[in-house]
Order: sequence, then C-alpha cells, then structure tokens
Amino acid sequence: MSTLTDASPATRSESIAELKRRANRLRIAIIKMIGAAGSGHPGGSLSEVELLLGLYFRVLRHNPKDPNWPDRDRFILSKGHGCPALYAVLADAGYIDHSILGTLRKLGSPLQGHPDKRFLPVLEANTGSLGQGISVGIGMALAARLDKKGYHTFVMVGDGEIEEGQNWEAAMFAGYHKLDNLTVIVDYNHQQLDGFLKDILDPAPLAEKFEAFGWRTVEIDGHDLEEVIPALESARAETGGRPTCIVANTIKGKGVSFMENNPEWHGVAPKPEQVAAAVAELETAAKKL
Ligand SMILES: Cc1ncc(C[n+]2csc(CCOP(=O)(O)OP(=O)(O)O)c2C)c(N)n1
Repeated sequence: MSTLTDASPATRSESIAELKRRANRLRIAIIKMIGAAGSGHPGGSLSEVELLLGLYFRVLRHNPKDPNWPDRDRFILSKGHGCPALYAVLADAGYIDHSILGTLRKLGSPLQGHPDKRFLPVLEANTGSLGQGISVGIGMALAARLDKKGYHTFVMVGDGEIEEGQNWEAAMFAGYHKLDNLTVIVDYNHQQLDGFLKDILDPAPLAEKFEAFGWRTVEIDGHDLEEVIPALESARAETGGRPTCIVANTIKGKGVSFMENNPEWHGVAPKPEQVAAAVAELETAAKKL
C-alpha cells in the first residue's frame, strides 16, 4: 500500500499553518483508509482531527522513539470507532509505519476497527465499547497521583457516548477526588449513531453539568487550532484541584461537504467514486491553505 500521509516526523515547532495543512492531509488519509477497508466511521473520525493534532503535535509529553516512557502523558480515545483518525495521527507522529494504514480493519492488522492494544501496544487502552474511557482514565490519573508522577491523562469521548450513565459516575468521582491531572475532551459534533442528539437525547448543557460535578470547563471551536491548543495546554497545566472538561464544538464529517452534518455518514464507508470526490474536494481546499 502506498503512503497515505506525509511521513515527515512530528515536531512541536510546526506552525498553525503547517498543522492546518497536516489536518487536510490526515482527512485525505482517513477517507482513503475507510474507503479501502469498505467499512468504518468517517463522520466521527473527521470531526476529531484538530483535537488529535493539538494533542500529539503540541501538548502531549510523549516520545515516539520510546513509546513506553513511564512519564508519558496518556491518551485514551474512548470513542474508539473514531480510530482511523488516531491511526493516521500516530503514523504522522512516528509511532506506526504509514505503509500499514491501508490495512485498516483487515484480518491480522494491528489497525482493528476499534482500538485493540493486543495488536497495537502503543495504545493505552482497548476502546469501542462506549462509556468506559473516562473510568479507565481515572485509574491512570489516580495511579499517577499514587506514584507521584507528573503525567497527565487525556480522554476523548463522543457526545453520543456521554449519554451513557457510566460517564456521569466517573465525572462525579473525578470531581470529588480532585483529579486535576485528568482532562476529558468532548467531541461535540451534535450527532450520534443514527441521528442528531436533539432528536434522541441531548446532553446539553454539557459544561454546566461537568461544573456541577466539580470540573473546570472550557468551550472551544474544536476545528480552530488557535483555540484547541491553548485549551489543551491550560488543561495540561491545571493544578487547582479540578479535572478539566473541554467541550469542543465540531462538525461531523468536517471537510467533506457531502458528509458534513449528515448522520448517514456515521458508520458507512465511501464507495470508490465517493472517495475520489472527497479527496478532490480536500485537495482543492488544501490549495487555499
Ligand atoms: C456500549 C456501546 N453501545 C453502543 C455502541 C454502538 N455505537 C457505536 S458508535 C455509536 C454512536 C456514538 O456517538 P458519538 O459518541 O457521538 O460518536 P461520534 O458522533 O463522534 O462518531 C454507537 C451507539 C457501542 N460502540 N458501544
């Protein structure tokens, strides 16, 4: 399989303009990966790209040359179905070879349809059964406290995922135990599996709910790196005794006009002609970046 994204190594010194171009290339990779697999979740992968870029290219303390570094920051993609975006970012960051991106969802591939640490050890947790990531992250945050370690744990959840009760038990626990070394990022794209939150179960107002559980909250445009990076940095630096929840307003299917805000693209792979149309649109957009 040919290289799907630019293989240049991750560097924290990339400018916002360079990161925007990288986001565009990542979206092309995501479309190609899911198209080649013939199944997968394009909508919620495209909505989380800038959030992952902000983490892996600016804020996380990590070292692709030493993936098991004990002091690394932890990241859990609790909305595991969005893993094509994570795999593409991990490749750009230097954790996995770009050549395997095209094996997404294939039998024996490390890139399973939901993140599986048994096959891809760089992952911090297996996810995809929604609702569990914050609880797992709490375990890591508590471990850091017990071990007197300075690493921070970030968890990304979906706004449909957060309709599940376990999240709120976890939110209550983290607030009560003052886990300021824990950050939850809500990919607030206003849709879940088969429709809009407002028509199913709207968790709004999200920030107010987390605040009621003792969390610090920040609301941002989750596609604007000028908002994403400072929000992540301030969460990483938090020492005031409150976990942080970043409510990131995003667009499901971001970057591909026929996928944007269209619930039909939650869990359907584009056909070859749709891959071509999406890539053409993203390449045209790249010329303006
Ligand atoms: C426990 C559990 N129940 C149901 C599902 C099926 N499922 C997969 S994705 C999804 C919707 C998730 O919506 P959201 O969290 O908003 O994700 P996004 O819109 O960002 O893709 C559901 C219900 C699952 N993966 N796990």
